[in-house]
Amino acid sequence: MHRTFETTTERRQRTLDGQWEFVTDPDDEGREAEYHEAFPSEDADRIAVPSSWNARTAYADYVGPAWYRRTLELTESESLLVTFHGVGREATVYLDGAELVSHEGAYTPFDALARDLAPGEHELVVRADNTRTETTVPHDDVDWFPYGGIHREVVVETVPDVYVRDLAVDYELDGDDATVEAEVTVHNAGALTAEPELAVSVGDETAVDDVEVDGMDALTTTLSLTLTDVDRWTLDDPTLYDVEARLRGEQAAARDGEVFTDDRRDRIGFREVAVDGRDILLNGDPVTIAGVNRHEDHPDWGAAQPLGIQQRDLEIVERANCNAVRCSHYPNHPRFLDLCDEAGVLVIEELPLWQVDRGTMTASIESAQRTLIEMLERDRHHPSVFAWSLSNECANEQNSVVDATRQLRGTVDGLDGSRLVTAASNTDWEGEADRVFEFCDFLSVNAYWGWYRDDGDWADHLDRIEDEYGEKPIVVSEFGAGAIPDERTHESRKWSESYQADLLADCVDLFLDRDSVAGFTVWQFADTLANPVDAMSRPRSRNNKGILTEHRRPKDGYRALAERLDDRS
Ligand code: ADA
Repeated sequence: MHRTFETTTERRQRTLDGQWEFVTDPDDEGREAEYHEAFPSEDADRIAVPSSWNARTAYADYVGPAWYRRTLELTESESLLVTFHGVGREATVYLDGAELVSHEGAYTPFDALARDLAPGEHELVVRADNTRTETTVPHDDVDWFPYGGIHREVVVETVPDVYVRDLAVDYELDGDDATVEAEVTVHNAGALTAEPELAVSVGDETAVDDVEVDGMDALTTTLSLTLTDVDRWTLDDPTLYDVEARLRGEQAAARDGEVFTDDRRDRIGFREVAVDGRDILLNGDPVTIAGVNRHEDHPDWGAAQPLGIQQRDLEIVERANCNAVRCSHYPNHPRFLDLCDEAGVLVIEELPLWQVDRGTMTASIESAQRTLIEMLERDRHHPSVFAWSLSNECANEQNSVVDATRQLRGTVDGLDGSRLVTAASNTDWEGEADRVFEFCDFLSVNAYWGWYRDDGDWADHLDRIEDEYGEKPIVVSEFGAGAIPDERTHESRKWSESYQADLLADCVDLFLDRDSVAGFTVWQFADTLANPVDAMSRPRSRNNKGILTEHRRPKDGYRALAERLDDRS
């Protein structure tokens, strides 16, 4: 399943995991040939869903459109809510030959309701396309591989005509007491007005209301609850509370007037994050962020990682004495965030606006806004996510980038006031300041002193930022060095594990000794497949700055980081 817990008890819920028929479409003929009505099954391969097609040797380098097909058998008439949790990168879904929904963006979910499907066999066809261009989000020149395919779960839920469409829980803490506001959207897909009872539970408390929803309409209502003596979500004791919105009502007479029920469940954790001077506070106390940057990438799985890999990765993070992950550079699988909630690991989640400059920022802002909203709505309940990162290394000196960031910050403020906002900058502060930091609660700073540049160092870099922007906490969001696995040298030369280990240990000491630095995230967790356009500057076609190999074998840098953090704790 796509989460670590059940998101409904009332709906019949299935994943469409398994083998789908699959054809690539390098000449982009499928639409004209109407594959959605006449799928070329006779030429089709079989592929796993979820998976990245590039993780299969036969499709390792394939970039372009590809088509998927499978059938679904219903024994009785049902209305189905079909959710795709992630398709790389663009998708159009057809049900029984007609377009059901389309979506852009590889890392956020989309859904559609297919109402009153007749008993019998139904056909789902999906056109997925992993082509990236100058203006897509992410664009074609980013430093990670353009994995294609239905790489996250497809979940099908049987829903009644009147069902819980959305649940957004917010809270205010006053000492150990919490005032909770639950905003619930009820959709009535039927023709007649419905008057169900709506109950919202948080932990052991429940609030109930009668709602009236016109036919073919939706209603959003807010229920309030008060909880006393709540256990806060902390890194040592990450307490989670179940939340549930439940509907109960009578079907319209045309549907026999029988009682229907529906529910939607999630989890929250009570915690407060804030900044105070140069500190990041969790529940009022300063917290030092010690983490890694992690891509969703694995040689055997591509971007589609099974639960076991996600669990193991998090275990490896924690065994390095780290308490944080920067989900570089895009919304991660929601189940990975569940695991972080459960483990008490902090998360910075990022919008995939990576090294965007003037022209392209203007063209990309609409998709960026859409993805940002989808990310905020999907992940608003994860206590582990303490910060949204709006971008990475964009041209922050340019007006269009500054304007776009102002808009993105406005969007966050409109939807979520419970987290910090940041953006990662690679401004070198030699001459100009970073104009995007104005919109940030803390400063995420990327630099590669001792790797790409040897004409300066971290101490001077941080001095310059403190001079210009001393009042906000700094998180060093990227630093590191490439290390070819098993390359060990007496002289600690670049590309060796020894060099990487020394650099990381020195940097960690320097950061931990500095009052202005609230934490760091090492670049990067494991070696990742590079964008093919960068192959010549990336030995083994990989970004080798991982402290683990791509198969998660620890390099010397991993041990150096773990030991240094242990010594300093
Ligand atoms: C940048 C970028 C990362 C990665 C890194 C590197 O800072 O944000 O995605 O590309 O450089 O390895 O060079």
